[in-house]
Amino acid sequence: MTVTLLFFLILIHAFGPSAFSLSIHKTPPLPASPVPTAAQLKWQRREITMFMHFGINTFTNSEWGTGHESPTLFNPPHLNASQWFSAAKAAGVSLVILTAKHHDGFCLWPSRYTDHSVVNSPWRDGKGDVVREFVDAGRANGIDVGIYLSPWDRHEKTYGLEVQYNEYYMGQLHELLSLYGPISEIWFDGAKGNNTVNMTYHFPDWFAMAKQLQGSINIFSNDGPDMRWGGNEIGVANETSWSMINRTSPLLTGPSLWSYTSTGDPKGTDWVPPELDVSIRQGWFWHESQHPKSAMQLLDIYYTTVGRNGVLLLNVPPNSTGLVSDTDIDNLKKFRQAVDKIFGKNIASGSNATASSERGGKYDNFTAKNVLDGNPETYWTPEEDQGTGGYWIELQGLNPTEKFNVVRIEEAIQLGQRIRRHEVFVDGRAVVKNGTTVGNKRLHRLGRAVGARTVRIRVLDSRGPPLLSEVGLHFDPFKM
Ligand code: FUL
Ligand code: CA
Repeated sequence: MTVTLLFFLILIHAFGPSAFSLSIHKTPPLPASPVPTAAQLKWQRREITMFMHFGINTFTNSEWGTGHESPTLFNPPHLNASQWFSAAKAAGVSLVILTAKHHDGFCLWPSRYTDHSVVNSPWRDGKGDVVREFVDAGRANGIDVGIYLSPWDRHEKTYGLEVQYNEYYMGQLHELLSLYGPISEIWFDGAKGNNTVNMTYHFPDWFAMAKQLQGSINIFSNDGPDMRWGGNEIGVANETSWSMINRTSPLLTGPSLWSYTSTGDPKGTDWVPPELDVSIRQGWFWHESQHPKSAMQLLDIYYTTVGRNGVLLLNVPPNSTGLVSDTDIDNLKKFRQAVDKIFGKNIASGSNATASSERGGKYDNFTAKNVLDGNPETYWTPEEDQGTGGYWIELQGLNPTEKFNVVRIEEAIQLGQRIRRHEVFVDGRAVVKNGTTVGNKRLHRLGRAVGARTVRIRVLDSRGPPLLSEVGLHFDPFKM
């Protein structure tokens, strides 16, 4: 044997044949369009965001102000926006949206285009600016901010005059999106009362202005462009929940609208994922007589929003002293602790992941074990031409004494949302039958805790080969 040959044999022994064959890797698959923008992807991965309804209504025990309230009513003695962000931190939230103007038209900032604002309130002697204090405190706490600017305005005299009111509205939009630094989300509400005043909103112009002034902003309205309404305000996304809709679909008008937007559309041409807005209290604004939902109620909402490919927009209204109530903060903390306890431990993490096939083979970049590395960028995907038998991934060598009652599945949505139907098997027994979409995150609660040696996820139908970025098995001790 020559010395050179011996040298090669030693090398092959040390690194395996893959060390040589893998100098060229299998490429990632093509996307299943449409795909999210960078800003949408960041937003979907936030999971929980926070709403803060605050304004004249906070002082009048009202939900929809008439617009005839005196600005002198606005006088929160202890307003401290930093404290608001401690509520956000308690819930593990990275984005908070403030109602800069609600339907009553009162502006929380000194808008140049009206006198119906903080300028005519006693708060900070009329020199205050809630929006400024809010964005500054958010930035100081490392939390992103968003703005709600109600289109419906019950105070403004020009409301109902198409040109004048759109000018007014866009003047205010320009102030909010140009004077306060980076704004991550703008919320265009759909309410218009009983429509006694006919008013045409120039949505395309508003969207264009928002993108021009804030390049990476996400725009919410009932049907997009960046995120859509999830269809209810109780925190329950549809079980079948696509990130896509077709923004030119005829189903977006008329009575079928809410069913179309709550399900989404596997053939949708636009990436517009669902946002689920729900209040921690009965109302959106603070009322002395109302109480916050318990941590366990919030946990249920987490499962039915985040666990169904939605983003939760949880409203936590500051009270009339200008602070978020301690009761609300306590419940948010307990809620966050529960989520962290359940999902902080993945029973599958030490197991062996295997699959029907692995794109590029088991030494390449798309292997089954990518679903256990905690990284949303890495994923398992099968060979495209793997033949019959269907796609599946299986976790083997699990410890049967470690019980779980939640199965977590995540798609690599950066390359599109694909899975139409899936099932979950525990030691060969189906525990999830007729599962539909997965998306950014799908959480299945099993009803009872089980132990197993193997867990298999079968993908029965998908838009092209499935891409799974993460799988988890978790124990929820709270809901047995
Ligand atoms: C609705 C509004 O009418 C409510 O007052 C609240 O702001 C909610 C988030 O949106 O359309
Ligand atoms: Ca991964």
